[in-house]
Amino acid sequence: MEIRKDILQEQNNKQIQDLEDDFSRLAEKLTKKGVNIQRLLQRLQDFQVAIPSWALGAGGTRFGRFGFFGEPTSLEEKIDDIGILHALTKTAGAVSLHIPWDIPNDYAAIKEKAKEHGIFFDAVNSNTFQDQSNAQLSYRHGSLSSMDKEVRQMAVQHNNDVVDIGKKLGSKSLTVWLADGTNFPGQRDFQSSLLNTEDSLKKIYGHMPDDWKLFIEYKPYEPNFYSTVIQDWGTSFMLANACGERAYTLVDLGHHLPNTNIEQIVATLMLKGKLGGFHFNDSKYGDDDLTVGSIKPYSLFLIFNELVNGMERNKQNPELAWMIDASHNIKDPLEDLLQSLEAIQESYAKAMLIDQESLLEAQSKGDVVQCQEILQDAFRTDVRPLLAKARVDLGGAVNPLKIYRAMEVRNKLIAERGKHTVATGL
Ligand code: PSV
Ligand code: MN
Ligand code: MN
Repeated sequence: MEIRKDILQEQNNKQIQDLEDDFSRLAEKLTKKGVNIQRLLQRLQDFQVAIPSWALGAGGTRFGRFGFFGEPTSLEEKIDDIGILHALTKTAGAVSLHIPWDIPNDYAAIKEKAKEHGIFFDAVNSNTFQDQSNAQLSYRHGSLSSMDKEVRQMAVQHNNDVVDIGKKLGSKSLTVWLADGTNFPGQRDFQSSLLNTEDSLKKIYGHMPDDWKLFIEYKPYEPNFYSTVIQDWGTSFMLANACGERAYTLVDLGHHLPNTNIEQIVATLMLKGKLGGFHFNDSKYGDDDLTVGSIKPYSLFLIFNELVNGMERNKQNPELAWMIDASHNIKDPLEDLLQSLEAIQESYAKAMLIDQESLLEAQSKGDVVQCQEILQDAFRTDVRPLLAKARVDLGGAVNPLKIYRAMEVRNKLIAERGKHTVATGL
C-alpha cells in the first residue's frame, strides 16, 4: 500500500480552495500582529517526529489485547506504515526502533526502504525489562542495577549490541528506559542499586561512538510499584552528568506523578543543556500512553512554550530528538498517530505565536493578568490552516485523517496483509 501522489493530489484539490481562503485570512491577521509567517511555516516543515516501531500495532493492557486488522508483521511493513504517515503529514520522517523486537534481517534492504520513504533512523531503544527466550540469566531482580555482576554485564552487553545495530542503520543515539526497581520496602538497597546503575551506564556510554548521544529516561513507577531506580528527572540528570557530555535526560510526558509541572522541568534541563529527547503522549492517571493532546492540550502548549523558548535561548542545549511514545487499545494505530502528529504540530505552532516581548514586559511590570492574556491569546488561535499549508507545500495532505479515510488505507492494508495479523513486539 502506498500513498499515490496523483490520488493524493486529486483528494487535495477538493479542499485546496477552502484552505487557501482560511490560510490567507489567518496569515493576514497574524502578520498584523508582527508574526513572520514564512519563518513559522519553515519551522513547522523542519519539525520531524520519530514514530516508535512499537506504536504501529494495537497495544493492550495486562487484561488483554484487541488486535487491529492489517497490522504490520515485520519491520519492513512497519516502515511502510510510517511511510504512509509521512506521505500524508510530512512530519513523520523518522523511526525509533526497539531492540530485540525489531532487529533487521537485511540491513541494506531496510535502509533502502526507509530511504525511499524519506525516513531516517532516530534513537534506538534497548530492552532489559523482559527476559529473552535464549537468555542465560534473568532480569527478574533487575538489570543495569542488579546485585549480580553477571546480570549487569549481560544488560550492558545488550545495550552495546543495540548501539552496534543502530550504527549499521545510521542512528546516532541510544535511549535507555530502565524498569529496575522494587515492589516491597526492604527488597533492595537504594544506594547500591543507584551506584550499580551509574557504573553500568558509564560502560554503555564508553561503548558509544563519539558522535552518539545517550538518552536516559525516568519514570516514577511501573512495572515496579514501591521504588524505581531512575524515578525522576533529578536522578536521570545526575546519571547523565556522571556519564559525560553526550548523555542527556529524556522527558516522556507520561512519566510523571499527577500534576507535576513538566514545563518547569523542561526549562531547567534546557538551561543546563541537558534535555536530549522527548517522548510525546498524553495521560489522565499514569503512563497511559494516550493520543497526544487528547486530555491536556493546554499543558502541552505550556510545555511547548518552554521548548520553543529553550530552542531560542539555550544554545548550550543540543537539538532535541522528538518521538511519539504511545499505544492504542481500540483505535486504528495509524489514525491515532495522525491525530498525535497533528496535536504536536498544533501545540508547536501555538507556542511560536506567543508574543515573547510583550510577555517579558508584562512579567517585568508584574501584570499577571496580562501575562495570562498573552499566553491564552496564542493558545486560542486556530492554527490548523498554518499546519495544512506547511504540509501541502511539501506535498502532504490538506487533511491527513480525512484523506486516509477517503483513500480507504486500512482496508487496503487488510487486503494486502490479511485480517488476523499481530504486530511484532507485542
Ligand atoms: C515504558 O514505560 C515505555 O513506554 C517507556 O516510555 C519507553 O520509552 C518505552 O516503553 C519503550 O521501551
Ligand atoms: Mn518513553
Ligand atoms: Mn512509558
